[in-house]
Order: sequence, then C-alpha cells, then structure tokens
Amino acid sequence: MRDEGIENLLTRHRLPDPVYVTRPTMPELSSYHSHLEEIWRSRWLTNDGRFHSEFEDKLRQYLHVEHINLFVNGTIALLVALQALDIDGGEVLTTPFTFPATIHVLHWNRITPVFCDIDADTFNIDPTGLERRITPDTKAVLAVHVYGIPCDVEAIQSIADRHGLHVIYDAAHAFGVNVGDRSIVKYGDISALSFHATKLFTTIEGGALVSGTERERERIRFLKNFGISDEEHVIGPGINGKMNEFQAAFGLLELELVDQEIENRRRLTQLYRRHLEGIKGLKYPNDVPGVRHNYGFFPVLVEPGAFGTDRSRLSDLLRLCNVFPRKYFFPLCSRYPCYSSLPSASPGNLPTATMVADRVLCLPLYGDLEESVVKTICGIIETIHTETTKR
Ligand code: T4K
Repeated sequence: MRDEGIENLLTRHRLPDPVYVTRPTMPELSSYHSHLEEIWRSRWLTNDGRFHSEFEDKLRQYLHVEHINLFVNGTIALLVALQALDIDGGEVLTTPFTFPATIHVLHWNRITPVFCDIDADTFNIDPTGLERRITPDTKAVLAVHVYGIPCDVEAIQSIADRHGLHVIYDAAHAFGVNVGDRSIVKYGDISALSFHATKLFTTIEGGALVSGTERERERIRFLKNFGISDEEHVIGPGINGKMNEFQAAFGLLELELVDQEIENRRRLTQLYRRHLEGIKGLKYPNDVPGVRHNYGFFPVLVEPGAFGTDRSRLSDLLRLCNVFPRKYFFPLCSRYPCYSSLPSASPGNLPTATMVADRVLCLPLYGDLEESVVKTICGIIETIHTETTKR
C-alpha cells in the first residue's frame, strides 16, 4: 500500500485531543492554594523555609536515605555533585544515550566526556567497555539509570574501586526505584534526581542530591548557597541552586500521590505490553526481577525490517493521529556539534548506542492516561505494521 493509503486509513484512528509523551500529576488545587496562603502570610519565599525543611524530611523518609539536599533543578544538582567531589577538569566516563544535561555539566566543569557504549537490554552504560577507556586523567564514572532501569551498579562500583574513581549517578529518571529493599539512589558517591514537570514525581522544576556522608551533605549545602557559611563568611565559590517554597510546597503534595502514580503507570505499561506483544519488529524492556520499577517511560525499539517501517516514519504517522511520542534520546549526545569531534564520539565506538538511538520511540505514559487511549495507540501501531508489511 502507498503511504497516502496508510495516512487515509489512519484518519479513522485520529484521537480528538493531542496525547503527549507525558503529563504531570497535579495535586488538588485547593490543597496547593492553602499552602500558597501560608506562603503569602509568612512572606517567606525561599532560602530554607518551612516547606523546604518539611519536604526535605519527608523525602528523606520516602527514599529511605540519610543525606539529601534539595535543588532548583536536576541540572544544577549534577553540576554541584561534580564540584562537591572536586572533579574539576580531567576525564569522566559516561554514556552518550542521555538527555543533554548529563554531558553539559561535564563541559561546564571543564571535564572531557569520554563516551562509552551502552548495553542493548538496559540502555545503560556497559561496564564491560569501561576499563579500556580509563587513562591517568580519568576521575569518575557518570552513569545514568536511563528510563529508571538500574545500571549494573555492582560492576561499575568494582571497576571504580579498582581504579580509585568516583561514581556519580544521574538518577533523573529513577525516583522511587529500588533494587531489592535498597533505593537505587543509595549507590555510588552521589545520585542526582530531577523533579521536572515531565517526571513522574515533580516539583514543577526541581531536583535533589543524595550523598553518602553527612560531610558531603554539608559541603553540598554550602555549594548550593553561594558557599555562604554564615552572614559574614563565604567558605568557597558556590552557586545558587536552592529550591524555593513554591516548589517545596508542591513537592509535599506530590509525595502523597506518587505511589498511586507508579501503580497507574505499571497497569498501563502492562496494557501496552499485552497489546504490542504479537507485533513483529517491536522490542521493549520487561521488568527486572527484584527491582521496583517506577514506569517513568515506555520506550519501544523499532526494527524496520521486521516491523515494516522505521521509527521516524512510525513517529510521523502517530503524530497524524494526534499522538506525540518522543525519540528520547536521539540524537546521541556524542553527535552534538560541541562533542562530535571527541575521539570517543565516533559512531564506530558506540555501535549499540547508535542502534538504540536510531530505533527508540517513547510512547505516551502517565498515570491518568485512559486505557482506551493506550488501546487506540496500540491499534494504530498494529495497523501501520500490517499495512507496511503487506507491500
Ligand atoms: N538527566 C537526565 C537523564 C534527564 O532526562 C534530565 C531531564 C536531566 C538530567 C535534567 O534535569 P532537569 O534540569 O530538567 O531537572 C524534558 C525535560 O525538560 C527534562 O527535564 C527531561 N530530562 C527530559 C527527558 O524531558 P523536553 O524538552 O523533551 O520537554 P518538553 O517541554 O518537550 O515536554 C515533553 C512533553 O511533556 C510535552 O510534549 C508535553 C508534556 N509537558 C511538558 C511540560 C514542560 C506537560 O504536559 N507539561 C509541562 O509543563 O525535556
């Protein structure tokens, strides 16, 4: 069938309203309003206010961690994590399959990213390739739990221990993920969370650093507040990374909703899996035994030969039906003009990452997405597969 034929056929499936890749969970407006009234009364807007301390405490309890600092966003949190560990210059081993923030924070700390390939099943940095990239300038591993799927934390840590490297985890996608009984953010020296509006747990913009020791936590606290230790002393070159009261109040209300949000996303993920199961050329990650997943994303890999068309055409056809998936993370960070001339950025060094970035499509997933919409999206995908393999 010609492409116009498919397009005509798909008009039948067009959804009345746009369905985006994600949508934030919102607390009751009246609850937020009463927090706002309190902020108005107190006129305490930022800098360690009452909502900030309550949210920090509740988050510490929720994540079962001891040392946490809230941030204005996940990117500044990552930037400060590197400073807190004195990683300023040199090389850091990292993944090209991530959001730009992960790599840009290295650049902003004058660090050269050394791109390493990823694992085809987890989409995370492949520990088997790490050791051969270590040089006398290597300072750390900056790994990402992409889509909330845990990295091979044990393998990464043992390599880091052997070579005296720090380990930082970009856990922007991994809120609420546990390995066994242990929160994923307890691995490595420091983990960075993002609470951006597109995340399953949000404070509008926001983030946090979870560190291993109270000493690090204190250092991070100074670094995110201009290095100020008291009204007359500045102990180092800090930055402004503070979360404000409006974000913290929002976060407090979101914490009450997050377990239900994860459960709703789990149910919808299973629905997607059930309805896509028989379609050739599609691959998606399954649950890892012993891991509590958060179902932050629903990534699908499209193998064009077996599916009938490629990921980009599938994305375009879904858009015609008012469905807006995203190619997270295409292009690879190693393809950005600012990094593409690095020796480690060559696609030949990154075959799996290149293949995954060329095939991945994240389908809409959020807690109040209707089951009927998930079924319609799967129906559209099935129609595209049937029609494109007919020719
Ligand atoms: N590390 C990793 C691995 C990350 O993925 C991220 C951020 C970071 C670090 C940095 O953390 P932050 O500094 O952001 O805290 C979005 C987010 O802006 C970004 O936070 C996130 N990762 C990334 C995966 O996604 P865009 O440019 O794709 O977002 P945008 O504006 O196109 O939104 C996507 C869809 O979400 C929209 O089509 C509709 C929906 N949406 C979006 C917003 C902003 C809403 O429904 N409401 C909203 O308010 O980057």
